[in-house]
Amino acid sequence: MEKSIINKNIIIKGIGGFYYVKTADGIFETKPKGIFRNINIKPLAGDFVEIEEVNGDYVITEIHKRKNSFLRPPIANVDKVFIVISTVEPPPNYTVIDKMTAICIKKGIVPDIIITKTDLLKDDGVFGIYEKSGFSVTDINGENAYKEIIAMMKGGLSVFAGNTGVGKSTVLNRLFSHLNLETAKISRKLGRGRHTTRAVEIYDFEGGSVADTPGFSYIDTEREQPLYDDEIEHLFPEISPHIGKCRFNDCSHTSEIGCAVIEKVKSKEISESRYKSYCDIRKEAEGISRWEQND
Ligand SMILES: Nc1nc2c(ncn2[C@@H]2O[C@H](COP(=O)(O)OP(=O)(O)OP(=O)(O)O)[C@@H](O)[C@H]2O)c(=O)[nH]1
Ligand SMILES: [Mg+2]
Ligand SMILES: [Zn+2]
Repeated sequence: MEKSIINKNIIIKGIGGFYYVKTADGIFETKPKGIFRNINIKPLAGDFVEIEEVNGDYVITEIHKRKNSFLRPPIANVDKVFIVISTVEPPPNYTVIDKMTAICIKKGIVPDIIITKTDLLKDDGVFGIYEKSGFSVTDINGENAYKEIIAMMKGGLSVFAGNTGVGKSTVLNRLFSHLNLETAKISRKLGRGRHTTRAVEIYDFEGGSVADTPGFSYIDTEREQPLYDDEIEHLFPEISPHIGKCRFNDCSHTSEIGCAVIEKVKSKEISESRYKSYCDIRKEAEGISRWEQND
């Protein structure tokens, strides 16, 4: 992380219309200036901002240009993403996970995978799918897992993302015991009909910062975070090396004869589950055109 950034004011949490801004003089509760609402810009955790005092209240007057930003989870200026997947309670939702990996790669971040609850169910399938696809995968119950994760987190803002109940806050509590984040059994969560972690919050540690985020079980790649049909092949690290090797130049890798990608799926070099996600995302993308979006 560049030194200049450490001294900037940063939004560490936004909840109920208030934004908590960490500055050299402490943390301030702020509201955004009305202008941001008019131009449809919502401050995000991770935003570097300018604040001013107006009649005893603090307002955000400027949001600095973002390096990147995410809608799910809502956060800006991210350096690293950990996608947390549990083997059970809840079982992996491959469509959502693979949309998330694609969105991260589109934004220039290859996410790392953390697998939890392997003590409840040791599912080598999940591990194999992501390792084979070119991601770094850590089993949280493996030897040295926490040490390895800490080493990966150094030097920037890391984000823990994933479905509700997978154990994001639990892993962070194990890494940094002073955080004391709220965690809850999934049965309780379902009963209450909401997630345990209710807002993105950024915490500093020696050598970096980390965001705990509320879980999500759905990503809309059609409207909210569009992925266009001609870019999806580039967002799957196991598919992109085969681009240009198919019989047809404009091969969509979904049904064509002589498709190099389909060959690799048949020979099991590309995971069937990832390929299914590729086809599903591609199908969703058929409904959108770049003209409709200003992404
Ligand atoms: N057995 C087992 N339980 C785990 C593991 N990781 C998390 N849990 C449990 O799973 C439940 C959910 O964990 P949380 O940390 O609250 O999950 P979360 O991802 O932060 O959920 P949200 O905040 O709702 O998004 C808790 O009861 C944890 O104790 C694990 O590796 N093994
Ligand atoms: Mg949580
Ligand atoms: Zn093809």
